Amino acid sequence: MSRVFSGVQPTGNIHIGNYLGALRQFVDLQNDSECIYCIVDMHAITVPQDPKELKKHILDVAALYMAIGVDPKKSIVFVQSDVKQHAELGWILNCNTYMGELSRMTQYKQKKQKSENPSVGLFDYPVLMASDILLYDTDTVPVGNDQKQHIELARDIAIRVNGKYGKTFVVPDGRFMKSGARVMSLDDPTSKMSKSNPNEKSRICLLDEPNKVKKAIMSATTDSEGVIRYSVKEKPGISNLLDIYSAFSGKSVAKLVKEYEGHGYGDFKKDLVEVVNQSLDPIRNRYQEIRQSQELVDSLKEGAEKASEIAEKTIKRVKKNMGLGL
Ligand code: ATP
Ligand code: LTN
Repeated sequence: MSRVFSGVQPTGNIHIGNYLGALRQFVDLQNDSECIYCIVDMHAITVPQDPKELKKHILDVAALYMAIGVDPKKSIVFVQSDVKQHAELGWILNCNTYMGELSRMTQYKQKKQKSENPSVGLFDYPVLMASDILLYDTDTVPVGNDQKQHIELARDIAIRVNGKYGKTFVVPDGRFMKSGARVMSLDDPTSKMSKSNPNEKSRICLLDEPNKVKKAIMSATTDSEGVIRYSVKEKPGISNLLDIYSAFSGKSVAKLVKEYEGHGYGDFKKDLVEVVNQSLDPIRNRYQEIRQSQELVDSLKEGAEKASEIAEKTIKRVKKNMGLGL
């Protein structure tokens, strides 16, 4: 059976970009793969975090995983820092990664600009991500498009280590959605929807109240042409909304364009509000109950034990191949 691994940072509200680009795939993959899903708290601390908030967000994201349909009986779900082998392999991979490679990472370049005094961890972020993936002999990594470069680096590191020390790692592949792989901001459709945008109306979070969803969609930036057609270059706003509509409804963009021929943006947006709220309803309903349950904490502990077992086997193999330890 093929092995799937992915992670989400416990930083604030998960939005529909995270959902359509990554999380949604987690659920489908559970039935025919061995899936491991992680809450990557050590990635979160590459930028400053408030300890109380971080602790809360770890459980928030875990509960969201389960509310969208990740089943801890089928998949391993755990918190990254509970499995110490991630940091251990991280160091070993650091010694097999070049400064030049990390300097070229676009996410680092962008995040560095936002930070007054960027940490070494921010620079090293992609190596820790490669450790997450390679630690579990992962075949497939379901993520949003923005992670392509990081996946490519994980592959390069795996190939490099295998070349130097003999077959040590499985070389992973990214898995990207056809629709929803890159959801753009509602206020500025030329930049990706992001947790860190200060304008709340730029995103729709999975737990937003129906009315908030409505307000965000109705005020989304479009253009003055008033015709519903798809062109990311000429009409990024309406094209983004078409992508979101298509991802949630399963209808193709071409079909939607036909359906809305002769209609204005207002009609289209109103229907989109319905479609999004209908999809988010079951998630919102399940979330609260799961978030309060002891079962949530228990399944994370169990997940960490299972993950550690797999991780330890990999570490032993890596150390043996590299001549580390006694
Ligand atoms: P942000 O930039 O919003 O702060 P992030 O990329 O740091 O978020 P993570 O929680 O680490 O957020 O990402 C979880 C998953 O969501 C990743 O697989 C990422 O590729 C995906 N993702 C994030 N933003 C988008 C987006 N706008 N469209 C599609 N997928 C996205
Ligand atoms: N960098 C990822 C989060 C992440 C991840 C991983 C995703 C950390 N480790 C391992 C897949 C596999 C992001 O989405 N921002």
